[in-house]
Amino acid sequence: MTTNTGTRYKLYGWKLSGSLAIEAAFAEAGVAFDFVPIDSKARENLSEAYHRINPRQQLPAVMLPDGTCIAEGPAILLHIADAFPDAALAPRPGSFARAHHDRWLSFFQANVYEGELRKLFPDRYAATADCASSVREAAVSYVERHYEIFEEVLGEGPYFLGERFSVLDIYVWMLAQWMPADWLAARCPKVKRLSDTVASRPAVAPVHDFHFGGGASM
Ligand SMILES: N[C@@H](CCC(=O)N[C@@H](CS)C(=O)NCC(=O)O)C(=O)O
Repeated sequence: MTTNTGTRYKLYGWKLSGSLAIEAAFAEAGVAFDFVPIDSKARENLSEAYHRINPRQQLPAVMLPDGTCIAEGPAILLHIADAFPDAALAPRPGSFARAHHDRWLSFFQANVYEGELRKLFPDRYAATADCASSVREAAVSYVERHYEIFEEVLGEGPYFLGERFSVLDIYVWMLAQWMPADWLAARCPKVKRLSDTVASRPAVAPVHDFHFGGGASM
């Protein structure tokens, strides 16, 4: 992407990984950043060097301009929203709207993202290999149930906060791409609409196309 000046944000990520939500948030905020590719398929996230960035060895992580690092997608998204208030990517800290917003961000991270990991890596959650397929099967319905809970609380939209866009919408858009589109359309049409609306935003569309448009790999 662009040259590191030493004072810009650095995003550690990879194509189709959780770092894509952070790319979208930076794009929405109009913030230039340096992208550091960490090929998780080649297990670069397990390297000693990356351990120093994020001891949990997952993507995404962000190095702040002061040289310290943070991880966990929602924490990074909320930092971007708070650090660049002109972009209006979250309700004002301390407001009731913000409390609701952050609650659902946590809900998606704790339930949906974690459920996706159980679908993807069921062996990590099973003491013996023969249990892995039942872990995966249970995770599929667990994730679906949590989308249905969110569908119930969504209003007329198109975003969680109505007409007002936020980083929660970015997070839901990212996670929704990992669901079968036909299931989402049939069972959670409001979530599907939210996700499609986010995908078509001018700042998000190039990120969406890069990751989900079937183009070149990194
Ligand atoms: N709790 C983390 C989860 C991040 C996560 O699971 N990232 C995946 C990529 S999408 C990862 O790095 N997986 C590598 C691994 O678990 O070994 C967050 O919300 O940011």
